[in-house]
Amino acid sequence: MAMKIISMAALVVVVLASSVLQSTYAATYTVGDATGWTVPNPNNTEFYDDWTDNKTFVVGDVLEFSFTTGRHDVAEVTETAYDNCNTTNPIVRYTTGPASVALNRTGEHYFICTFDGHCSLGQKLSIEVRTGPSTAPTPGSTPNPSSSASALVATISLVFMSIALALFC
Ligand SMILES: *[C@@H]1O[C@H](CO)[C@@H](O)[C@H](O)[C@H]1NC(C)=O
Ligand SMILES: *[C@@H]1O[C@H](CO)[C@@H](O)[C@H](O)[C@H]1NC(C)=O
Ligand SMILES: *[C@@H]1O[C@H](CO)[C@@H](O)[C@H](O)[C@H]1NC(C)=O
Ligand SMILES: *[C@@H]1O[C@H](CO)[C@@H](O)[C@H](O)[C@H]1NC(C)=O
Ligand SMILES: [Cu+2]
Repeated sequence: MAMKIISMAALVVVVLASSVLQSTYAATYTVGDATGWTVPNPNNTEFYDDWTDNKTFVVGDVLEFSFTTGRHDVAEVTETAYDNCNTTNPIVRYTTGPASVALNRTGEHYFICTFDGHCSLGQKLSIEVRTGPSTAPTPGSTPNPSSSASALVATISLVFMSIALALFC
C-alpha cells in the first residue's frame, strides 16, 4: 500500500517535472538571425528558405521577427496566399516590431510581409512545426536541451524508485 503511494507520488513528480522542463526549454529563434525580417538582398532571394535549413521547429518554440515598425510587418497566411504573395485577408497580422510569434500548433506555417512587393522579393518564410524535442540549435537560436531535460527526468524517477525499493523491499 505504502509502496503504491510512493510510486504514485514519484509518477506525479516526474510528470510535473517533464512538463515544466518542456515549457522552460522551448527555443526562441530570431528569424534571419542578424539580418532580421526584411527584404533579402536581390542576389539571395532564397535567404529565408536557407535560414530554415537544418532547423527543427516544435510546438512551444517562438519566432521573433525583428523589423522596424512601419517598414515591414508579419502576416501569417494560407499556403495559397504564401505561394501567390496574396496579402488580402491574412490569418493574423503583426504590425509592431519586433513581433514574437508562438508556434502553438503542429503543421506548416506561412509568413509573409504585406508591404508592397516585399513578399515577391523574398520576404516570406514557411516552416513545419512538429511535436517532440527540437534539434540542431544553430547560432541565433537559444539551444533546446531537451535531451538533458529527459535525462534529468529519468534521474528523478530513478531516485524515487530507489527510495521506494530501499524502504519497502
Ligand atoms: C550580394 O551582393 C552584395 C552587394 O550588393 C554582396 O555584398 C554580397 O556578397 C553578395 N552575396 C552573394 C551571395 O553573392
Ligand atoms: C545542413 O546540414 C548539412 C548536412 O549536415 C550540411 O551539409 C549543410 O551545410 C547544412 N546547412 C546549413 C545551412 O547549415
Ligand atoms: C487573394 O485572396 C483573396 C481571398 O483571401 C481572393 O479573394 C483573391 O482573389 C486573391 N487574389 C489573387 C490575386 O489571387
Ligand atoms: C496560439 O497563438 C496565437 C497567437 O500567437 C493565439 O492567438 C492563440 O490563442 C494561441 N492558441 C492556443 C491554442 O494557445
Ligand atoms: Cu517587408
